[in-house]
Amino acid sequence: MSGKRADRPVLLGGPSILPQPLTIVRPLLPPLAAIQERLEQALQGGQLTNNGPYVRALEEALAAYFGVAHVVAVGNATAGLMILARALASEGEVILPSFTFSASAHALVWAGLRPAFADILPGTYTLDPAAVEHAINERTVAIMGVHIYGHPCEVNELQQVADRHGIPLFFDAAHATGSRYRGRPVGGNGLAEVFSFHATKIFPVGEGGAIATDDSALAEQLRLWRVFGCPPGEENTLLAGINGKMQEFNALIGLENLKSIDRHVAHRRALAAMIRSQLAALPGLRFQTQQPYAYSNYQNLSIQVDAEQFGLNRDELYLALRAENVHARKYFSPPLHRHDAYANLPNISGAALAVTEQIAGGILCLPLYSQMSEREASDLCLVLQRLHDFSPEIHAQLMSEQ
Ligand code: T4K
Repeated sequence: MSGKRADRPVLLGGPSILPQPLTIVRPLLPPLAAIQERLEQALQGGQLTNNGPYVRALEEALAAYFGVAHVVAVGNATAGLMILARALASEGEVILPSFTFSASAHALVWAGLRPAFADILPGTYTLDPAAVEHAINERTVAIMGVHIYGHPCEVNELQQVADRHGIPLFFDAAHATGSRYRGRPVGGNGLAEVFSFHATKIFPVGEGGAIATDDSALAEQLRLWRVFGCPPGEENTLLAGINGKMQEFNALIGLENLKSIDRHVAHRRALAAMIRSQLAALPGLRFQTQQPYAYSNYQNLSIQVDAEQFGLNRDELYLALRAENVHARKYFSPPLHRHDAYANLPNISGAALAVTEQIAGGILCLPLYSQMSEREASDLCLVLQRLHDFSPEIHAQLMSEQ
């Protein structure tokens, strides 16, 4: 036994450093006073959904923010990805990373398309353009990049591949509201980009999302797909659309959030920089590479855990952090090609997704949210330092519990 009791990790009988849990994310929402008047108007007027004034205002405000011609608000990013994929093709394969949230691939399946997983880059964990090139075949109808944790993909390189093969490129930008690629807001890349405004995202409205595009014809199609395929004021439907609408309450929160998003991104980037520098000396923890072209919103702050150097493997560290009141998450492990839902997809081999396998095996996302204080960020670093210092004993303790 080493160290005084007060210095020992919780798993070894010590007290937690943290006065209250550090959750993976925490939505930062506007105070009631900021939206009360408009909320009352909605409640009194009775228009709660169906392309109401707040949804239309949010679409306009987001189009200006993203610097695009059109924004189509949706009930969530999954619905947005579904209708975008369906508008682009009704059969064939879409190339995407396996290292992403399940909804990225599920949306394709619901649109009648087949996910084809390609490997990621070892530094940024985004789609590897060379792997995409390799994966393209006669069935490929589109490429979908994912701006993972808010770090934009290698957009230009992916676009070159897409152009060479004459297929559309679009992005799952669920994580990337407020991120920038080469100085421009994410939103205008590829044919379209799909955002999530879920409660756990940096721009939380509850359930919500949006599709951004400069393509007027596509935007018009998406508006149809979003509302049962029914043009406004008509009873006849032109296509078998879904109900993908956003509600007025959510749009109202979004309108208010938009005023502070850039401030929140800046705060998260400052916290992430602080955490990265405080942990720089700890062996066995590697951070997502931040490319010079990227301005990440730090939707998530991830670490790669090298078991040998840190002294604990990812799963052990996850458990030890839980005991300390730190709610880290294994986003996105297992990768999608290891999910039961995709077990029957042919042509998926671990060897072809070697980087994905390796990254997913060591990944852990740490708590980071817009209202996190510097004190909380420092405490998080102290906890990680302590877990490393006591790693041999923690490892032995966890092995004995198995
Ligand atoms: N593409 C990508 C790459 C995505 O990551 C996602 C969603 C999508 C597409 C689809 O977007 P949406 O269709 O959802 O718009 C979350 C979210 O449900 C999901 O939106 C997100 N990605 C995924 C990565 O994570 P969970 O299961 O991790 O959330 P949960 O309930 O465990 O909550 C996490 C933490 O957040 C907890 O500490 C509590 C806190 N929380 C959560 C909720 C729901 C709150 O404080 N308030 C809340 O209302 O899924």
